[in-house]
Amino acid sequence: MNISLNKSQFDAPASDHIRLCQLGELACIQIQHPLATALISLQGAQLLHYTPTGEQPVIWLSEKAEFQRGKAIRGGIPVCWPWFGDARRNPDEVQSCLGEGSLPAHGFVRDQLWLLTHSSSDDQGAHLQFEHPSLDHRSKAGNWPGDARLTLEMSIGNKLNLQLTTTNQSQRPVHFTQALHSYFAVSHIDQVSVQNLENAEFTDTLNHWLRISEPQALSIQQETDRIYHNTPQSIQIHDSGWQRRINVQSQHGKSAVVWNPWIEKSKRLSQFADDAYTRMLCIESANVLDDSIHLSPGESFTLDLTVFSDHVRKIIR
Ligand code: TA6
Repeated sequence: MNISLNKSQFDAPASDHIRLCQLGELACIQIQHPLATALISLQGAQLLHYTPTGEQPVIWLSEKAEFQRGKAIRGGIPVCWPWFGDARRNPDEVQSCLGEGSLPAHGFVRDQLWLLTHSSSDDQGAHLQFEHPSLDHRSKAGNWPGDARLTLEMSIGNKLNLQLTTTNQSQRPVHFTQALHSYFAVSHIDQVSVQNLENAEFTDTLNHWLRISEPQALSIQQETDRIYHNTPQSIQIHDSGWQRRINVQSQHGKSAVVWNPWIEKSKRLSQFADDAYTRMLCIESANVLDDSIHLSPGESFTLDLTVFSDHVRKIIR
């Protein structure tokens, strides 16, 4: 299925494994590679689907997702930038960079059109680069007075790798928070535990933002919305239903957000079926709160994410 995009949106030629397509109002890139299939929306440079060949889907997209211009899409890997969550709950130095415009949850780039500036494929997978074209213009609109270059590189094969790079192109320091807000697909939330966050300190946003830690592996038995600090480079989702482990690795994301809306919040969420909480779990690789990023003029920072799944015969929960 092809779509004609105007030249400015798609500067890179399609290849055998990379095609343009349309989903609702949105132009998307479809990846059909021997190692994996994927779907990415040019709006938000948002990966929507990712399934390694022969595996269950690794990334979850809401069955009720809507594909409308300017509207955030529920699921996949939304890019949260230049602030995470509620702008007014960010560190003071991040808030000092905010403009006068509206301050939507998770920043303003996930519902804006990005440019695909590179696409290629080889026997390892498909490789894409996206750039947010209007940061300078957008900042003039008052949302964010910084002048930065924002790119997202994706490699899609038997592993998924994302590299979100911010370059401060202004003459002043810039402070921001960010997250790759990954929604992972699970067999059933009751079959899942999160490993490697034992004893890690976290801020519980549902318990007065208290900072606590727990000695045991995390299983989800209620609404969960935690910001972990100083996280290890590798976190695992153990899924005994699908007898697999999803490895979520980030070298420079020193925060990790674990979120499941559970029963009551699911009923209030947009683009979200009442029972969808049983099929998904967010583990978001991030730089938030104490881990906010400060860039001097000309400096760059890359938030990286590598995801892959492996079979686990017997999972001890
Ligand atoms: O990921 C944690 C979180 O901040 C939750 O509090 C919840 O709001 C979630 O993000 C989804 O946010 P969204 O704006 O995409 O509905």
